[in-house]
Amino acid sequence: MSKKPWGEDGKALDGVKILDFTHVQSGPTCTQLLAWFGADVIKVERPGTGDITRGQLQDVPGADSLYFTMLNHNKRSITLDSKSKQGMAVLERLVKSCDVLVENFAPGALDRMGLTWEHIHALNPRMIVASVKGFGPGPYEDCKVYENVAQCAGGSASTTGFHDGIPLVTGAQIGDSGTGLHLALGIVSALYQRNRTGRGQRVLCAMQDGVLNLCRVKLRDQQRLAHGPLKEYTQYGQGIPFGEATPRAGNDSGGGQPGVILKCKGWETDPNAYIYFITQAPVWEKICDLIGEPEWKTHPDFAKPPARLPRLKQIFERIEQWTMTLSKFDVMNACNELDIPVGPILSMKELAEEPSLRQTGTVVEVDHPTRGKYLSVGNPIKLSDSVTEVARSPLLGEHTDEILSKVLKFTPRQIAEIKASGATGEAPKAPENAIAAE
Ligand code: CAO
Repeated sequence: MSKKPWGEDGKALDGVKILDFTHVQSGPTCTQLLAWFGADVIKVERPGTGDITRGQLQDVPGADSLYFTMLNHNKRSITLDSKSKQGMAVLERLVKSCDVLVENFAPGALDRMGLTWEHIHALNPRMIVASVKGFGPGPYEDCKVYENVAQCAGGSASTTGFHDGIPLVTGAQIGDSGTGLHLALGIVSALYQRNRTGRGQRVLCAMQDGVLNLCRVKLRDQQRLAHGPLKEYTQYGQGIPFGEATPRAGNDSGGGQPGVILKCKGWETDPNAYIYFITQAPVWEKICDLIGEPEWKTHPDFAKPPARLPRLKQIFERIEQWTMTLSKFDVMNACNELDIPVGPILSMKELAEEPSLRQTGTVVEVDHPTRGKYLSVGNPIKLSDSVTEVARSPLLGEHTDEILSKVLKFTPRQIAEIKASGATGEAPKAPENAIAAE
């Protein structure tokens, strides 16, 4: 066992080398997490443009966008044209020297490049090939997919929104970032299995599957419907009949403890002056005292949870009369003192300014050579012996030379030839020559 102090014996994934062939959000979320755990993540980007997000939603002209910088910390960038002969030769060298290839191209793109699983496995039998795709095998496997497509296909949209309104997508990027998280778990599991088997394997996370996994409780409700109405849904108390599928539940709590979003003082002008209020059964009596309805503690219509279910609308309207007299933070303080679970609706501004999140590294300030200082979300997963240090994202091709020479051990002459071929994009396209043998 290490004798070094906690947090000073390297990082969890030290020594793991990742060929990061990801772009946009889902794949980069995954490789950023692996980098934060200490993996050496080498991001391969198309010369000239790189990851398309570098130039999307740009707020500072000429600088990498926040979309890119906030998803690509702690990585190195090499530019390579995978469709050139020399570019592919360099890629194959990367395949041989890395542990994991992560990609989220459209279905078939990696095969079209020539990097089939069979070829990769022959080059490096220990390599793990991890992919995000929109759908798993089946009728939609060839489809390109973005975040909101996945939210719709995975059951989130049909269950989000109000029962009398249209389906809604959610702000949480459960399709992209959610699937990236799933993929990261698949990769570390495959690395662990490789310790025993000595061989790599394929890891596939379909965004539809990832979203459905996060909507597990809604498939639970689908099956409960066969045995009667979903009594914790507000529509039950309102006498609105249930249809064949799990309905949209508005802001109803997904659990067995009824909850809704209530107005707080200032709601007329502040769009976030609201609080999520849960009438958790064990604290019901304290809620009654707090809102000034002590007789509800013993009244047959309110004392027990089943009696309350058809009256939730009335109950929450009464609680709201009380929450509207206080700010969301005052409601939270008053409730927390009594162990009543509530959630103030925090704006992005409030989260960005929250000192405790800065202290834990969940919100970090990062400096960047072309855009200056910006805020990012740091590693939300805290390991006590593997401390995350958030480093800025790489500029396009910033580490091309370093990777060619130090990681891939090409000689100066070979590097000159690779560059002269235009494979790294730093020279005009010239007739391609084979890379000279070392
Ligand atoms: N050098 C040369 N060519 C490169 C390259 C490089 N370094 N990197 C990528 N390319 C090529 C690919 O080979 C592919 O070419 P072909 O289509 O000719 O084979 C091409 O770039 C485009 O790849 P793509 O189809 O993946 O990109 P797209 O912008 O058209 O589609 C997306 C984007 C996200 C819809 C698609 O990649 C996809 O469905 N991915 C899987 C699901 C996913 O991750 N979605 C979430 C994205 S985050 O919102």
